[in-house]
Order: sequence, then C-alpha cells, then structure tokens
Amino acid sequence: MKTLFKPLLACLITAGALAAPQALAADIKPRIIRFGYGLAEDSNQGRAVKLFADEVAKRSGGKLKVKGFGSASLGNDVQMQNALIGGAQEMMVGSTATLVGVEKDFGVYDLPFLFANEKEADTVLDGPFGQKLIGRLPAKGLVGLTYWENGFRNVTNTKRPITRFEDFQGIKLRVMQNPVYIDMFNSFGANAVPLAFAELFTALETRAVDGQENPVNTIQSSKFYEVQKYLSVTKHVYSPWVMTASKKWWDGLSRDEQKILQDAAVVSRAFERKDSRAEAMRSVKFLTQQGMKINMVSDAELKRMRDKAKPAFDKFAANGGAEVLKDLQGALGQLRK
Ligand code: TF8
Repeated sequence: MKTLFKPLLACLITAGALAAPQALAADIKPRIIRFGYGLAEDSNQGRAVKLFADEVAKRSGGKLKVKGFGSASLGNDVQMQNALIGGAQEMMVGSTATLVGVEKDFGVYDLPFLFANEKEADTVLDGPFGQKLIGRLPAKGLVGLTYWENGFRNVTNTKRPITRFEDFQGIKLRVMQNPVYIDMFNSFGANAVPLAFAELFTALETRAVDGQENPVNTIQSSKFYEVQKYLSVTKHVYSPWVMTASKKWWDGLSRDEQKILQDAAVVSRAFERKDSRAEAMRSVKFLTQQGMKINMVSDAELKRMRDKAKPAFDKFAANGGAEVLKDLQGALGQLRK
C-alpha cells in the first residue's frame, strides 16, 4: 500500500504546486468597468477605447468588461472627472486641459508652440516629465494610466481664414475650460468663450460662437465641417488626452487587475497614436472634399502669434506654474541638444 501511495501523493503535490501560481495569477473578479469619453464612437478616441476594452477582456479571460460610453453620454470631461473622484464612475479618457480644475500644473501642456512635433510630445509625455505630472493625480483622487494623442490643434470659424493673429479680431471662439486658452486667444484679439465640448456642435450650429479649435481628426469625427467654413492650420498647441481611473475604485482592485489595466493602457497608447496620425493625414483631404476652405499659416506669422501669446506664459508662471514650466522647457531642451 505504502509504495503505491507515494507516487500518487507526489503526483498530487506536483499538481498542487503547478496550480498554485496559476490560482494566484488569476486574482481577477468579474467586473463591469464604465469607461466614458467625449467624442463619437466613430472617432480616434472611440476606436482606441474599443481596442483597450478588447485588450482588457483578452488579458482577464473576459472577467474584466470595459463598457465604453461615447459622446459624453456619462457627462462632459469635467463632470466625469468628478464622478471618478467620487467613485461613481470607474474610468474615462479626456483632455489634460480640463484637468486644471483638479491639478493646475496640467495647464502647462496648453501653452502654445511648445512641442515641435509628435515625437517630442511622445518622448516628454512618456518620459520622466509626463509621468511625474501623472504622479500628482492620486493625491487628488485619480489614477493616470497613460497619455493618448488628441493632437495639434487648428482653428475653424465661419468668418474668415486666419492668416495672422489680427484675423482673430472680434471672432467669438469657443475654447476649453482652461485659463491658458482664454488668455491666449484674448491676447490675439478674439473673444474666447469657455464651453464644454459636449455643447460645442450646437453652439456652432446656432452661431452662439463663430469658431473653435481642435485637431483635424475631431473636426472630421464631430462633423464640424457641416457648420464651419474655414480651417486654418495653426498647430498652436499639442493637446494630449489622458486615461484616468477613479482612485477610490482602483484601490479596491487586486494587483493583477491593476496590472492588466495598466498593460492594456500602454498597448492602447501605441494603437491610438498610430491610428490618430494616419487619420490626420487623410482628414485634410476629407475636409476639403466637404467644402472647407483650408489655409496654412506661415512660420513667420506663427512666430508673431507665439510672441503675442507671451502674456499667457507669464500669467501661468506667476500663478504658481513657474516650476512645472521650467521642468518642461528643461525636458525639451534635453531632447533638442
Ligand atoms: C476639446 C477637446 C476634446 C476632448 C474630448 C471630448 O476641445 O479637444 O476633444 O475634451 O475628450 O474639448
């Protein structure tokens, strides 16, 4: 008996030993994760949310279900941020610009003409500078998982092509809810009107505002070409998106669950940037076909705009942003060496 028993026991022990780490690795509970975003499902943002959801499902054996809610159906960016902080919603992606109500230093990304190209943006956002800024969020009730690309912003309006800053004179321009944008466009002579993105299409359609500024992808996916005539390529700001989670909720997840979400976020980042950049290349042609009048703004005029926007920099620095601005300029300086 004894001799027969031993190998069987050994077998059981081996099976147990093999099963143990697997059981540990599978510390995943079935969960529904409400993931809100502001753009349409058929947009670069919507496509990347879908990819993120698929990636999370794959990595969790289908237990973690990310449910995307597009077109601000869970609220605009500011409302969703508050829902995350309060623990009423799990995740979202939105503009870093609207995070200034939570962490003022995020306004640094909105200062005009900082990043020269996408590569600089990727390096700074994914590097120590961008990660340090994301690291401020947990103290405010949010966990920042990764940056996505919104993109370089351009101006559209119904009045006239913008060829130099003087052309902004008297234009009612919708801007994000962020003081840097208000200061910048007011310094150009526009009448800057802060408004949630969710209300923008209607505001343009009813002519409550004359224009707005966003990357070409958004001008396409939000159908602004239906209500806007001129598109002026100014690339005045490189705008990041940031994917965030409710800290209240996040702290209740297992390490394995957190890792799955974090890893999937990084995978989605690569997809989103590639997809957005490919779409941006096609968007200009699409928007021309829709009847928009598109003009490029000369480098000399962009430089005049940058000089004119200096008060926005000074005010940002004076209002407690001097250090973060110096850090960002330092990171850019390192890159350009
Ligand atoms: C804006 C932003 C928007 C984002 C989006 C709704 O103009 O560029 O694209 O906030 O997440 O408000």
